[in-house]
Amino acid sequence: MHDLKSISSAFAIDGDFLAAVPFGSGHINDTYQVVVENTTGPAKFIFQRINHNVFRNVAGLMDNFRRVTGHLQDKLASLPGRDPSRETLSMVPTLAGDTFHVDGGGNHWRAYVFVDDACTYNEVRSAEHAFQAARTFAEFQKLLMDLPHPPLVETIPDFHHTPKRFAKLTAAIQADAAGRSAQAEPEIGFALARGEQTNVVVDLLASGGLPWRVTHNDTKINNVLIDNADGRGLCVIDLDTVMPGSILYDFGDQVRTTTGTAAEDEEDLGKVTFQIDMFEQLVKGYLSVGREFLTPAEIGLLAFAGRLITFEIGIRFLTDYLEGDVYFKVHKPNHNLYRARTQFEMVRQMESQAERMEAIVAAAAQA
Ligand code: ADP
Ligand code: GN1
Ligand code: MG
Repeated sequence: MHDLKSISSAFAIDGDFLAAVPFGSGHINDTYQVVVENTTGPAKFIFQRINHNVFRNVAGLMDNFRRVTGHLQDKLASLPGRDPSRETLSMVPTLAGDTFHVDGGGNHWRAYVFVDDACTYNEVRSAEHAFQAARTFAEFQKLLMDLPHPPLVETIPDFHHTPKRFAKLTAAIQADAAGRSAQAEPEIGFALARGEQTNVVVDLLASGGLPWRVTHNDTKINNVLIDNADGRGLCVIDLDTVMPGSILYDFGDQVRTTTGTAAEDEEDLGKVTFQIDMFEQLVKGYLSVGREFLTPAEIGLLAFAGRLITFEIGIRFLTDYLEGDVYFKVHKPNHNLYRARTQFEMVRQMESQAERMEAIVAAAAQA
């Protein structure tokens, strides 16, 4: 574990360091909760080591973070009944006034205030949870629609460019760098049979058929804090990938992480069931705010986006498996293969329920 006491001393935080514990279950960064004791009692913070192999432009990323949270704070402060101190992240600057600190080992660190009396959950707990998560992401997008120019920095270029993700998979299959392709034959076959659908969203973005917006791009169910007091969606977190994108990326990743009965890396596919009622809640929660600003083309592709993004993350896991686990953190042998399989099982089930999904979206859009 890193020396969080020494790292926290670089930030503008009053009080004596008490403790640090690892937090969360992310695949890329390292997250810690840090507690200090100051004159009013204990105060909690989140510290994160930003994976700078994945995020090559940490200064650009943190500038995005500053602009996005600053904008959200200003907007929330202007709205009656809203609480900017809990409904968006509050960054803690370094003593030098910077947005991040580089330690002696070359690690990049940032800090923000811990939002108390709220939790994230790795799996959906109820229909209301699904509705609230989706409503909160839609609200996040709505509040960012008037983020002043220039556009945000692309923190990972082509992050949701599904055809490029697909091309990377075919290259990984050919190279077979880790000698694993024989073990992944069914998954490779499943993926290769679905190449033609990968360009729908990028083509429409390029032709103007879909608008570019400020999107989150990593809308896992555990990236929205739920208020302990009333179960309402409170605060969107994990802002590393906030950048220009399509809302279909955001809605699609909510479908991927909220509608299944099993964890992302479940080994027993018998436990993986796509729940159409959770999909319906997501659609309703998302459109409760989104119908104010979404275009008909965006609404018309919501059901497709669930399949597309679940497939896209599936091929990313499969690519990483074939390349020898170089990107996502893994905690057991074949971890990325299990993850890919689960995603593909979800895609398979969504394909077989495509018509019902379309009907749910159409009905909610009319309501
Ligand atoms: P990652 O998923 O990359 O590890 P996150 O930014 O999502 O990083 O943070 C990990 C976990 O830490 C979250 O799921 C959430 O439980 C908790 N967390 C993050 N930021 C806050 C915050 N400001 N207040 C309370 N909890 C937080
Ligand atoms: C990663 O960092 P984390 O765990 O929130 C990944 C997402 C994937 C997700 C799959 C920067 O998210 O794109 O959807 O894993 N983030 C990055 O669980 O690649
Ligand atoms: Mg997260």
